[in-house]
Amino acid sequence: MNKFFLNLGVQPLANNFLKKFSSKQPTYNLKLYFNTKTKMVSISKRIPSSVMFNSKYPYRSSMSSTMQSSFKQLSSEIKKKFNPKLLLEIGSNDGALLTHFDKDRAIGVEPCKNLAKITRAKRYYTYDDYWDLKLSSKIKKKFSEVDLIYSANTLTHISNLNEVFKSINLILSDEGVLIIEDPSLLECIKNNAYDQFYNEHIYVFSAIALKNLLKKFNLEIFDVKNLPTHGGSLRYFIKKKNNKTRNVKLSVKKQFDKEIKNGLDKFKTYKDFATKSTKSKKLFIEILNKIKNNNKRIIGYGATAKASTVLNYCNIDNKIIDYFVDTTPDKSNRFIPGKNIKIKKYKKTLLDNVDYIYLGAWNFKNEIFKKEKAFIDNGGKFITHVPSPRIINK
Ligand code: JHZ
Repeated sequence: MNKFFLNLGVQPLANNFLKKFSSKQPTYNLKLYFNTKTKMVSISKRIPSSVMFNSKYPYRSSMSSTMQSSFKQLSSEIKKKFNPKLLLEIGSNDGALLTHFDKDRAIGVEPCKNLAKITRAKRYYTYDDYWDLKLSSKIKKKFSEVDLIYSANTLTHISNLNEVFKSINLILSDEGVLIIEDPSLLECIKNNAYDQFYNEHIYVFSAIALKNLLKKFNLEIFDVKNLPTHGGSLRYFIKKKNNKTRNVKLSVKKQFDKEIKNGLDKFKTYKDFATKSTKSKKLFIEILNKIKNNNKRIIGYGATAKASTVLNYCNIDNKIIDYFVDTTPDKSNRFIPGKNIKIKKYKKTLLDNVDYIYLGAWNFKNEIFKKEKAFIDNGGKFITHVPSPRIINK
């Protein structure tokens, strides 16, 4: 049974960066639910994939050096541990991972045509289509089986998880490995990162909920790794249950135990998270107002989908935040979804005469602090809302 625990209010689509601000853009009510039987946490409203992921999708995986090195490290690990004959990536974005593999041993699936085009230009075979049974059988016809499937920050974006895993089972060889990587629900709860919820994040997985889901498809997690990326992610290594060539590692039990100890299987945990999120909103608004009342200047850094949740939930506009800076080409000279705050193409001088920076990309804090050492050395400060709203400079 799905039980409601948090209402994050009326929200725009988190990656809908308009050229001209309009208060009449599409919105939905962002409400969070916990399923007491499956232990899955999800949002209620499902926006069609074609509305969210199309030829105008702005997010690029390769925009941060943190993610680039994470993909590089992972590719060496995959080659060393699994040495796949053929790797398939579901949600290959701009090819940030694929490019570490030989062109005849890696294929991509990326429904956002603008991104698939970038990967194709690098000469990687890329299907610009949604991951479903039709596409899986089409790929199977051409390439037969694949022995490694990788998917980061994608499967949680697809409403019909039954079809997702059926389609994976269809094409994954009996001894093949599926690796998926998504924000960890435990880290999200610990960090009070309510901004991990928005229209694209239909689900935020815990290992417990994923295990329950995989059981239906005769799949099981045989290893799991905690990663620092995206504010704390989990990388799950999954195999077919009948595949006895791999043992289930202790890391899996350890993760389940940790999640149970932190109450991820209990509704009360989510009610507490909701209470903390409401408090976080109040404090965040207070901090920003206090700064503004002292006539200081605030800008934003990293126009993330997460920031869109925060700014709309807390109702922050350009009276508080002058503008955002971001390196993504398709976000510059556009507006924060739902808010009349302009995004400018990042350049260092945009940080001149700024007193405070709201860290929209808090998950890249280390990378950004390194890059903006001069701003900090000159007395500049950052504002974050994780794990609780505060002003920081280290
Ligand atoms: P970042 C997106 O979420 C959407 P977002 C999606 N739903 C998802 O799951 C995750 O990605 C994976 C900018 N930046 O990665 C680049 C700078 O400007 O936290 C990005 O716009 N300068 C698919 O949007 C943003 O910040 C920098 O130095 O929450 C980061 O977005 C750095 C490091 C980043 O994902």
